[in-house]
Amino acid sequence: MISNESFRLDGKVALVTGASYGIGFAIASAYANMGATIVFNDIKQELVDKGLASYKEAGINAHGYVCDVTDEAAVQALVKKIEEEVGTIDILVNNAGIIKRIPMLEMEAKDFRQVIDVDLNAPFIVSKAVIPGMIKKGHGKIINICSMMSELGRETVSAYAAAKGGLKMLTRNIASEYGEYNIQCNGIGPGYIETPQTAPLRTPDHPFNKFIISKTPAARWGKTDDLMGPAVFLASDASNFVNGHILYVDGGILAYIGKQP
Ligand code: NAP
Ligand code: GCO
Repeated sequence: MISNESFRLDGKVALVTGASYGIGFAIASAYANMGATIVFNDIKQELVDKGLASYKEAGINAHGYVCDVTDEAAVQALVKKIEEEVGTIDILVNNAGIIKRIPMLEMEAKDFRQVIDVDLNAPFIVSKAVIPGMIKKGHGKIINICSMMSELGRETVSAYAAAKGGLKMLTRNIASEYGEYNIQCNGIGPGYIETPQTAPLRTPDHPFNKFIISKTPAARWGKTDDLMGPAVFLASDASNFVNGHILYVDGGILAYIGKQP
């Protein structure tokens, strides 16, 4: 029977990658508020320290580790260290990501590869390291942070769209391959959210600002708080029969042709 308890995360260990700030920080903070123990990583010690201070300011005693999610050996060592120091991971959010906004014909192959490495290869690497512990425990939740670009393209984001489209299918494949172990793997597809990643698009004179508001029924940029409820739902027992689903939290963008000029 459904109750408030169905949405609680007490006793659960949640690893959120790249969560010193931005969407990852918001999701981890929501999980902490629902009772989870928070573990996060970032690529530089100074960012981990910044993140730890931000979590502490929010009253959250998080565990922070330096780890590049594209480095499989480092990720395997990180997961082992987390299991020794904190506990087996119950919830994994593959949040770490980058974007390079370059017209495809001007984009070098190394830049394309770097985006694919962080945004698609890394979720594979981290999920592969975490799933064995979830199988042993008899349950697990994996949430991949997808994008509007899992469904749509636009100029200058060819690598990012290819990665996020691939992440949608990796999500479905993990759901297919490990559902029998009571592991649910779903995605969250945020719309356009106010974070450092989109800051270049939100300068007052940037045409994209007005454009995206005209494409969003909610007529506003999203805030990281808008993602907290959906992220808690997908991490909780309330979603134990939801698997392979991409939950778009986009204010209605994907449903809307856009406001007539
Ligand atoms: P963000 O502000 O740029 O934060 C990304 C985080 O990932 C940073 O902490 C970054 O650390 C970390 N990171 C990058 N590469 C890493 C690596 N190799 N190893 C470990 N950590 C790494 O981005 P955001 O806007 O919060 O986005 C978070 C996720 O949501 C991304 O996957 C993004 O694609 C996705 N998303 C964002 C939006 C949006 O509108 N903002 C919408 C849809 C989806 P550094 O600072 O050291 O690089
Ligand atoms: C862009 C933006 C988007 C957002 C997000 C939308 O340049 O189009 O950065 O890609 O980051 O992924 O869902």
